[in-house]
Amino acid sequence: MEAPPSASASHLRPSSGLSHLSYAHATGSPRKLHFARRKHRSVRASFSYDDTVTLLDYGAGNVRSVRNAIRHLGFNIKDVKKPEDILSANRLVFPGVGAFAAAMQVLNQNGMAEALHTYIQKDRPFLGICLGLQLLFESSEENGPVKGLGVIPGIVGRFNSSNGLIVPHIGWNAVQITKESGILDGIEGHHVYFVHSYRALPSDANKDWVSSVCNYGGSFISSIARGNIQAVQFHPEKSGVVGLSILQNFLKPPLSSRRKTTYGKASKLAKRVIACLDVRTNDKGDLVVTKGDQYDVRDHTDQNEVRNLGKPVELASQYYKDGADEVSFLNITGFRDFPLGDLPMLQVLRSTSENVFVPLTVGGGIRDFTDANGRYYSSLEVASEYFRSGADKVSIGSDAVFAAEEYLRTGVKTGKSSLEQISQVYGNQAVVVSIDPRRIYLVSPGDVKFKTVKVSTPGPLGEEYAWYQCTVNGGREGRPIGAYELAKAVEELGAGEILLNCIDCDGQGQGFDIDLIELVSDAVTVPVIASSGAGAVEHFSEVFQKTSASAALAAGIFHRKEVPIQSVKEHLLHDNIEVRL
Ligand code: 1PR
Repeated sequence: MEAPPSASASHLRPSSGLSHLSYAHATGSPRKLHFARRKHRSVRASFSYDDTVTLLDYGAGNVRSVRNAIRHLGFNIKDVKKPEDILSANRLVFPGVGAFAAAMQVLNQNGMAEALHTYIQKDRPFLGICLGLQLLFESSEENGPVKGLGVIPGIVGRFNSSNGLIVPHIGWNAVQITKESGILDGIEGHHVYFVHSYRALPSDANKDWVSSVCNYGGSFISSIARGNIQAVQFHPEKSGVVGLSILQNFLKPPLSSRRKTTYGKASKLAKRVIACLDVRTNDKGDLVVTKGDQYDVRDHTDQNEVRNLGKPVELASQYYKDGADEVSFLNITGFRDFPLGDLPMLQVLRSTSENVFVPLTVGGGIRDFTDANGRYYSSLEVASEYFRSGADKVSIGSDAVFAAEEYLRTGVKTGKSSLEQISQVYGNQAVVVSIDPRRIYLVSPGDVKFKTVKVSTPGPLGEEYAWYQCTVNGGREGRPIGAYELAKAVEELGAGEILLNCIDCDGQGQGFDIDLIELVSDAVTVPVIASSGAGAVEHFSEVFQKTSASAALAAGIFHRKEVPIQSVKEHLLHDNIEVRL
């Protein structure tokens, strides 16, 4: 395994390379920037830098996170409404979202493509993000070939998953800086957040443009820079303190640079540590973070109250500051209440996304729904509201089980399930399927038609085998489908990631169910998030050493402050497992 960028504990603190942006500020503390004195060295041509940033949001998806990050850094946003707004911009941020073809179609139709060309040719300050980088190339293979803006030589192609590479490339990876670009000053060795299935490759023809590359199944372009034109494949708005410093470097370039960029070594994709907040309304009507034992969230006292472990927004902010790579909210009563009627939950999401700059996932209740007045809401509308409120990914539980059962029964993809519709519109990287399986022991593997495992620890009657039965409605109802079959089916239907819980292990603190995680993570090529049962730092190392899980999620140990997130990361680092620090 390749050594992480640095194995020293001092790297648990923010690097001095980020000192021009105070750590306190970037982690969400008071909105005051502290700039360190730097020796003067102009890095780019001078333009007037007022506090207004022009944002090109062509309406194909959610750019709320980019807006939040820009505002958090103290800037105002002017939206592009017509091509002239591009031409008159002082600096332009272009956070491409959605699919390549759809984006090019909109840009061509409304004259924005031409205006972008002119703006870029004049070398005006430009920052493209994710698809905003890809669109600069000649063409893309995404639903294509489709012609791009043609500014940079090269074709955008899909990561090759035929050799087992997990696609999408989701998570934190470090970039290798190949030339000075100004905005990447000081980030070498730090991880930034990627989420994409397509990428551009470095070549002789585009080498003048490439400012950094990243390693995932080979080298791909992670950023470009030429004059005042910058673009990044990763998401600075979701890359924590490091990402905010990159945005800040673009929005207000430092007048001087304290040290020369060093050219960092590429690393491998970091294993993610995710903090999960199970949220529901308690008996007093307050929205609280709760935590169950094997999905039972009530205290077994006379009052039989829902366990209250804190306030969702406060806890999420705390976990962000503590170094969580992602935060997940699961609205655990969403299956019976209509989530769009749950306005406090949407407000939680909005408030959290203003100060938490790592990916946010929200799940619970994503399905078609007809309210008491007969008004019909599609699952796509529910998901869209979650995205608009600040979610980067949505997680589907019960409804994905029904969709998978139907698909396995008929062999037909109808395109009508919530999973298919949401991934079609927002991309599969934005859709997580949350699986809630229960272990059922068997004497013989032939006892059921589902995929079984030989268990590491025999069952209560000495059974040596088990299958994992999927459940719906928060574990209340078992369904005739196994976790293995479900995972494979939902991958085909468009899931970009699998959140793999285990009812038996939930809240037990005895470690993850390695048998289950191995079974599922070997069955699919999308990332698997191992969940349920973490009780000690060693459990995180175990799950990454014994399975190909991409991330590990925990709840109880973080809520009860038994194990800090930083201790988990330090332990993983000590065991030579790549992590973001
Ligand atoms: O079915 O689409 O409405 O989604 C409901 C979502 O709510 C699903 O993702 C489901 O997992 C979740 N959910 C429903 N009921 C409960 C419950 O606990 N009663 N929570 C529930 C599931 C499991 C994990 C938990 C880990 C880690 N919680 O997310 O956070 O097990 O816990 P630990 O580290 O303390 O062991 P739909």
